[in-house]
Amino acid sequence: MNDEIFKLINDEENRQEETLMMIPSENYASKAVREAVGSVLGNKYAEGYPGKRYYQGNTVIDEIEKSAQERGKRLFGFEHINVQPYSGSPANTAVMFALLNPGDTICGLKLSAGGHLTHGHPDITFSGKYFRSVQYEVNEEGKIDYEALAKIVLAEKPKLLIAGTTAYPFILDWKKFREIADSVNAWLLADISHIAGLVVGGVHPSPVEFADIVTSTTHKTLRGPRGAFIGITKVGLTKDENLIRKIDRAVFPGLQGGPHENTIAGMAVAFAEAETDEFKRYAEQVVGNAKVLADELRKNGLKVFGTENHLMLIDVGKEMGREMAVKLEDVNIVVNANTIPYDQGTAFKPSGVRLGTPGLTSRGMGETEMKEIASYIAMVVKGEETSFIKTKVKDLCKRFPVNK
Ligand code: DSN
Repeated sequence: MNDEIFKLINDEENRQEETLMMIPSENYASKAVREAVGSVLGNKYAEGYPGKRYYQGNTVIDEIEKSAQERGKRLFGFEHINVQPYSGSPANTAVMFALLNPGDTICGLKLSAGGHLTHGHPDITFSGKYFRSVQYEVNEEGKIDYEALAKIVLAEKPKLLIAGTTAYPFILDWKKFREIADSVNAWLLADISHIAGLVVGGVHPSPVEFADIVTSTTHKTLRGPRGAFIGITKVGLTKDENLIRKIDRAVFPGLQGGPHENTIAGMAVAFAEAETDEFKRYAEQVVGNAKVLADELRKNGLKVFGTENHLMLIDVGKEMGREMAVKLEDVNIVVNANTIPYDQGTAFKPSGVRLGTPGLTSRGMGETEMKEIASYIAMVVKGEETSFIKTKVKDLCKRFPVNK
């Protein structure tokens, strides 16, 4: 009966093995992380927090969750961490539930400029519907216009300023965000989902000195399980000594029931992996590879936004993003269609593709491979002869097997 599902899992494993995973929010978790996630811990209910559970039988689970908390706090330098959010959107929602009332003003980066749905995307999202959302933009170069943001914040007086991105290829200036938040006494939330691995690897500045609260998923550059955490900083605790209680109560019982302790164990494993020198070298290589890739794409005549981090956007022509993403998938290069700054298309028909290097770097690829891959991408985008590329990509993938 289940043969069909396991056959499909096997098919997906082969697809991942034979394609270049260049969606910058994806990565390959280690075998140890996957073993923890697939373990018997998934059988257990543990509503509550270590030492205060609503179910019996949680002595081992308590040790696991405490270990994940200790490792996470040490890795990022938090005063407190909640490791129970099911993923990034619930983590951001919990922060809003903890700190705001319906109708309060929030301010985040527009989705079309590289923000996230949960950062106040109007009308159709919880964050855009239950709060008064004012949003900031990027300039023509694709960089956040901090002066314009400061003006918006002064005029609109948000209670929460969100500094976080999903398609932004530049370094974030946490100090500026802090100054702008302070101009109206707003909370500053740093959503580092995309860059968490770069932050702990030392190749992107950490927001911990500046933000009150830090949210992040754990499966992107951090290479952990699909989950998320909320970190509370010294700055946040100084602002409100009850912040830990507010956040913890917003996660449970405010929004969630039983925590996924199997995922939390996977997080603990990933936090330990991310503390190693090997991970630091990985993060450096992710950024180094992205720079080479972007430079080579430009040398091949493409218009590229970025990069100072792990990702970049390519302008592939008005409304051509989706078509180009499909064409690239046809030659086993997997990216996603995305808006570019000042896109002339729409969210459904964007003019760009978003791509990055976390997955390729996890496979051990380096600058030589980035040059080869850039030449293939450019050929596809420019509509040149591409029939030979799929075989070349498969050969490349064979030389760099996915870490099992
Ligand atoms: N959907 C994620 C991404 O691809 O960036 C963000 O949640």
